[in-house]
Amino acid sequence: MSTPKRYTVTSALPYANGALHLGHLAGAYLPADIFVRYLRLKGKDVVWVCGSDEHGAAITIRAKKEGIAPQAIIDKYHALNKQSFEDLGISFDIYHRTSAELHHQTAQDFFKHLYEKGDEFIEETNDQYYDEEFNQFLADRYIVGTCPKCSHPEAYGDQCENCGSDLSPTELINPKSTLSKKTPVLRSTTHWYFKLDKHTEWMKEWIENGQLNGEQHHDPKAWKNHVLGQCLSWLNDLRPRAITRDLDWGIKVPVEGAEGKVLYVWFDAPIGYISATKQWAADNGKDWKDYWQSDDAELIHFIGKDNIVFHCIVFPAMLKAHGDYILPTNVPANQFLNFEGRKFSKSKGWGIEMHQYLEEFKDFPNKEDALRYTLIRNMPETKDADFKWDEFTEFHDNELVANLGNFINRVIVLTNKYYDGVVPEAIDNETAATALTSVKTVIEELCSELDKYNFRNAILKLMELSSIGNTYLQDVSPWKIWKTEPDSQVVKNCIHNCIQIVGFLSVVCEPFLPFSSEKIRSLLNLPKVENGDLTKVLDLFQTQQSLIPAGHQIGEPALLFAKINDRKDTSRKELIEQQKANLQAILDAEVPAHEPVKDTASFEDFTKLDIRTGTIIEAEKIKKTKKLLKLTIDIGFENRTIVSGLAEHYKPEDLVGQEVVLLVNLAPRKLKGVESQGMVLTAENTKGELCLISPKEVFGNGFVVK
Ligand code: B3M
Ligand code: ZN
Repeated sequence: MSTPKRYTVTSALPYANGALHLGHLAGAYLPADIFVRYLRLKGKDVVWVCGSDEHGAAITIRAKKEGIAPQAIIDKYHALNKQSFEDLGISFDIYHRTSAELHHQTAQDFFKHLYEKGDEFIEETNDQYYDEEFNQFLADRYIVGTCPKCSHPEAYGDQCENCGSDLSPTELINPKSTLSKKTPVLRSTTHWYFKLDKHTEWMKEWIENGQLNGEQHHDPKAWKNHVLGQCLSWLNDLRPRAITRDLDWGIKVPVEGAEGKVLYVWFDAPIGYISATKQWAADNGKDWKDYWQSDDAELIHFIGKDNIVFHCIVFPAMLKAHGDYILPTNVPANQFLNFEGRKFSKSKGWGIEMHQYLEEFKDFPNKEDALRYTLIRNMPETKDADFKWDEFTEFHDNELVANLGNFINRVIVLTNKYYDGVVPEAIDNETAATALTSVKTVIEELCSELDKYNFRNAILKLMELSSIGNTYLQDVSPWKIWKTEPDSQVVKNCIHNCIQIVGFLSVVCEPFLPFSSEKIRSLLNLPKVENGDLTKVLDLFQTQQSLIPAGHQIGEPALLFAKINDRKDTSRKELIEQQKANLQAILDAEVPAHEPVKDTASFEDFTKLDIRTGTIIEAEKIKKTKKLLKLTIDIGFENRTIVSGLAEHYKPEDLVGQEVVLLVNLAPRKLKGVESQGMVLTAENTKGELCLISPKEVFGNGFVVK
């Protein structure tokens, strides 16, 4: 484990079968962008590759749905996603495609190399589902049926999306072809299987202890817990995996007698990282092998949690089996981002796609960084996170505008006002020592968070920097002194130092907020940051020199961000309100989930239930519980104590006086030490919130519901 000379960074290759949404961006692309920009700022030799994954059933199924050729699908979505990434400042060194000839060649060579080794594959003939109407074998996603584990009726041939089980098509109950909708038949076919089980032993050593070939390869403690957890549960049961499919879309299996067969998409896709690097190297006069086949290079995969097993187990096993390649030193996979409390869903219109955001927010000042900031602040690093428009507004107005933007603006305005924009000289600069020492510490802490892939913490450090600036400016309050003493050295020192902090901010914010960095640089009348600039900043602290020398002429003031909750210009607030209204419209139009009707109840059964009206007269939270409220309900002839699971949906004080309907002859039950003497009637709305059922008319208490 020595300091690497080079970094090879990859982000999951998105299927070119649809537009990517904010959840994708926050998962595998934005974190990698921050990390890679950071490495470049430190002057490191790094290549960051990505591109479209253009094979597999994801593409052919989409093509069928849209009634066009797979090629048209991949051309459309490759271009769309590539453009959106670019527009959001995602700075891949190359965004390649797996349909490229170079990739087909690279993947076939890789397959042949393993094939010729003789002991990596098993060739096996067995029965697989075949659609007689469409005359083709049905690859995983072309078969749906009932999950044998959880009874979900629409499980796929390779996986149940309800319970997450890994399945094989023949395990499905009542399988149907998605092509003809008919029951498929079994026919025999030959496939190649990669002997994953053969790699169990070294892989355990590698994942559990970070040891490879008897040497320390990486620090296993640097891997995220949820990543290690998934790997460990897989390691106990590695089995041969089919790496070919009967399909006509994909990379031909380069073996005689394999006509009509292609490589399984998950075999060729990760090799796409290698072919992308080859293309980039060819375009830039580099040797791709330096980035994949040299121990001086460090390989890091950025992905979402659904891709962990392929990047931590299957692909490393392929690389190791090949023999010439390095293995990843870390796979900092993210968890999922939800959107306003739910999963992103294209069919339901729930969520926002990258291109859609860019279009709808086209007039929103600094829209790219406004979005990047929210996604980083709330990145799903170790657990699922939720994107909320209210939070977007809050982060934007309270942090970007009120902290970062405000500090920079004040400094630029004051420098222009007091010194015509010429940075004053600092003499006997004692204040610098204190302010700049904490700046230095915070920058170092920020770097150390980035080294650990803790992007949320890192961006808080960035905000801490501008807070230091704001506090310093406020403490000195140069505007008070300048009024009577325009030539004051105290003011000059303060402005000189603040300009330095703005300069540091322009460099350090670049990985997170590249558009703002460029704007700050232009306010300072400086060129864009360059590779190695962060190292220069850190060196300056050693030599105690100024980053921006006295005498430097800065630019004119201009706002970096424009407040959403602005009293004069309400357009941005309206835009956000519109987003929220669109979501509400979806919720309003939803029919509640259809629960099966229960067994028939007789009239006698019904009359056993004594349901009455009542009024809540007291409500309090039950300590040490999240959901439970203790209600006192007046039912006319007496008061009842009832424990109800409403705490997450109602504030106790709002419930007092509320009319309710309740079952009064339910057998009493003790819940958390409180005896509950009945049950209030509730229903769950489409948002999953529990709502009280209350009589429409004011009834008074104790009326019987029949
Ligand atoms: N295309 C799956 C996905 O988009 C797949 C990733 C390939 S990375 C080599 O989630
Ligand atoms: Zn299931």
